[in-house]
Amino acid sequence: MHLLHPQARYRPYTHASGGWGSAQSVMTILWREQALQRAPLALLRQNKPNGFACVSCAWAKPGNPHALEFCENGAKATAWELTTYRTGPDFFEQHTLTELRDWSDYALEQHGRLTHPLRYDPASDRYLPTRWAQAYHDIGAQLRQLSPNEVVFYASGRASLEASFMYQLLARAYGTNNLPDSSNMCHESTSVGLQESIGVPVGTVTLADFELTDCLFFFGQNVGSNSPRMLHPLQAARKRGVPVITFNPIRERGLERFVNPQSPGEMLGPQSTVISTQYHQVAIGGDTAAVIGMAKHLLAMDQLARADGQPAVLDHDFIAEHTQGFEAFVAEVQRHPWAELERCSGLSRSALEAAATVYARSQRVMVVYGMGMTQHRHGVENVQMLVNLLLMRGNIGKPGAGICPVRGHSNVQGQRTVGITEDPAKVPGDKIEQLFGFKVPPLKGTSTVDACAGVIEGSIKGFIGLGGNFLRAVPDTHRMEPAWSNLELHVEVATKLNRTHLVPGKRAWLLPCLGRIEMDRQDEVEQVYSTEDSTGCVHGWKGTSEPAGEHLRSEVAIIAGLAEATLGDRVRIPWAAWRRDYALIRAAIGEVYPQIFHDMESRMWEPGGFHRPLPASQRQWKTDSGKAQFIAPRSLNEDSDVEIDPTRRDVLQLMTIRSNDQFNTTVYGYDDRFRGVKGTRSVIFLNHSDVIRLGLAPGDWVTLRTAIEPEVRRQVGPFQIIAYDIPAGCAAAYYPECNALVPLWHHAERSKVPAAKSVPITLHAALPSAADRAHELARSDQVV
Ligand SMILES: Nc1nc2c(c(=O)[nH]1)N[C@H]1C(S)=C(S)[C@@H](COP(=O)(O)OP(=O)(O)OC[C@H]3O[C@@H](n4cnc5c(=O)[nH]c(N)nc54)[C@H](O)[C@@H]3O)O[C@H]1N2
Ligand SMILES: Nc1nc2c(c(=O)[nH]1)N[C@H]1C(S)=C(S)[C@@H](COP(=O)(O)OP(=O)(O)OC[C@H]3O[C@@H](n4cnc5c(=O)[nH]c(N)nc54)[C@H](O)[C@@H]3O)O[C@H]1N2
Ligand SMILES: [Mo]
Repeated sequence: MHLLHPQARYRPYTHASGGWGSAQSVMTILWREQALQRAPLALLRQNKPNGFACVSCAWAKPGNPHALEFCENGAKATAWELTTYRTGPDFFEQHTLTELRDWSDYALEQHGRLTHPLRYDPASDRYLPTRWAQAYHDIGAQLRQLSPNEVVFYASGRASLEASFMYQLLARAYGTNNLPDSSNMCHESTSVGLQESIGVPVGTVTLADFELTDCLFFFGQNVGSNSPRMLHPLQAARKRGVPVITFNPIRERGLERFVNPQSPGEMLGPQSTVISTQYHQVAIGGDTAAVIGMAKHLLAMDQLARADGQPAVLDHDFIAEHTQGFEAFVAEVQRHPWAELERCSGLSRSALEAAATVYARSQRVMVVYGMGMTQHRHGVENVQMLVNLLLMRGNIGKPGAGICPVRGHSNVQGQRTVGITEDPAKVPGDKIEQLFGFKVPPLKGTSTVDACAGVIEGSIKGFIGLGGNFLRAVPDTHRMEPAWSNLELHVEVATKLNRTHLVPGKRAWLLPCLGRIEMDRQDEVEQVYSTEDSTGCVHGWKGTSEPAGEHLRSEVAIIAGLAEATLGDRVRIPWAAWRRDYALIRAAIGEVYPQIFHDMESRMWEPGGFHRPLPASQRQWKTDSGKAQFIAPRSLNEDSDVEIDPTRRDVLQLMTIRSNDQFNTTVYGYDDRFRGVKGTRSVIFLNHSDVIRLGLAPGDWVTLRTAIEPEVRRQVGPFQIIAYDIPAGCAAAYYPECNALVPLWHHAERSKVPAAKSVPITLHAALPSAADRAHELARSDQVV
């Protein structure tokens, strides 16, 4: 029976990250996408002046790029977009949406680029080709019939600054601030936490700081898969002897060892670079306790040093001059005994003291972090706890030091900067009124989880998606999908077919757009575009490949078309002129945000981009108190309100994570090379003692059930058990397959980021059903 079912092939990966494995993985996808002709040329221009911005992650683009300034996953993203496969009207003639809902995420996108504007036809349950002008006209008419606050304008984080600026103007001129974006599921905990602590919503470090730092901390970020180009400055820092201290429940390969696949010497030699000098396998949700433990040791060392007449360990001058809240923070730290900190963090006192000792010896410390921090109930407090640690020794606002959130989508930070936010207080309403003749609506709009709740309740009736795969990325997918079909209006602007497109509202359109790698010509004139990276640098780019089809439109053109059809001349925005010349959009961005974007047209071509002003990095604190704030956490438990009866030993904490073969809901393949898994994503990683204790064995099949709110059945699987090096009580499985397990209300309290890194679950023995087996088999056939 099992012959039919692809078994999880698991063999621990013993090589470094990067290296030959990486080169081979890139070649496989170039070949599979038949992109060998187009992609290699394109790759030479990736992240280069006069080239295009990688469509993968948001990591900084250096001013003096390497000959090949891309990574394994950036190359995969390029190949995926430049594929020669196409999903045209003939495809939709052959398949109803009901039928396509059985296809995997992989199969849908792998089928190739969308080529024609499409309208959903409920009678035949198919997408039918339509003309652009007709689509704009029909969508505009629908929008005018809905009330503005019933419509959500979602953005996924890839669209350029130009398209994003226009998109938020369209939503606001139409009459709503319902502008959630993927940040709402990602780094919104950063935007809320850092703003309150240090007065900026973004990180304070740039690439130059990597060259000056003398100590790096990594919390909950998987650099090897999700921002691999960062491995280059990291490797350089390690070669200088800079210690790297990592907190992560699992031993991620990229944080252990690295071979630069672009260095012939390293590829042929035996040496890889050790990345982490200390690796602490913290329990899921145990970071606050871990950092408090370090703070406790720093305070103890400081007292001892001062009693001995030695130099202080803390930077007392900085604390006195620049911060507020230190005493309350110290009181909170001292309130927790070591035994409690050890229990909550899953780490020993001596391990935490070792980390604190290296911190104390270093003069310029950076803290890098990702989703392991932000996607918890106390995600905001987690971020603020990292700031507290830095403030203790004045590690913000000096060269080589600072806080470094690693953003996700390549322009997600920039989208926020140019106004894609549900909070009208964050946009310059007076400027907008003066320039464009309309008032920014005063009512706060919906975040992602609010939008989901609105769809379930019926208060949201229209959804426009500028990229993304909303229904697959949000929590509680099994509750969301049935509600989604009640939408009156559903419009998606996309490059490839995905699950969200297959659950159409009553009236639905699927509009195909150019990708960023492609040349964007408006009335024969080539256009350039801009993005902001994870370190607050703004760059100019231009597409270099021929478009995937003659009917594709740019995102800017599509937004202009929708705006004209919806708003007529209700506002003074020259949509048509902007569409013809993107420089005019940049000029308008400069007028609305002069401090950041003045003279953008020339500055965006500076090597390395231009850096937006960040007062915190100059030790100017734009907080309520005018100081940097120590903010004491309210609880050690990062997910306290879902605490389960401690006598229930069957409940595990699940983190939903990314494989090395995906970009969010885009699945490039079924291998997770660094974690040693081949051929499947239907696996759950468990501690061996938990497996035995629960009466199971490695290789067994289990379904996963959410252990909170039992009256709602949330279940996925079956998945196969892999006994793995992960702390007892913790479990890991892949996003988006597990999203149905995350209750919609289970989100960070103050930022509303779904708490996808800590879902209490129970396991239930299962065998894959015949249908599951057939499904997996069909799917494995689709994998070349
Ligand atoms: N190739 C590729 N690149 C990507 C993406 C992709 O899917 N593929 N996605 C992009 C996007 S949108 C984003 S936001 C980023 C995401 O990049 P990351 O921030 O790296 O996100 P994840 O892969 O979800 O996992 C985060 C890490 O947190 C750890 N972790 C989980 N829970 C905890 C915890 O409680 N404490 C600690 N200390 N660690 C924990 C996990 O083991 C994992 O290593 O990457 C971007 N870049
Ligand atoms: N359980 C769980 N859930 C999570 C997460 C998690 O770690 N765990 N992570 C969260 C995070 S960090 C994020 S950022 C979200 C991601 O959520 P989204 O941003 O909504 O999802 P993506 O998978 O990035 O979207 C992929 C789709 O974007 C479209 N696309 C690709 N390129 C372009 C383009 O250039 N233009 C346009 N218009 N469309 C394009 C394609 O059609 C593709 O199918 O998911 C979140 N959900
Ligand atoms: Mo993200």
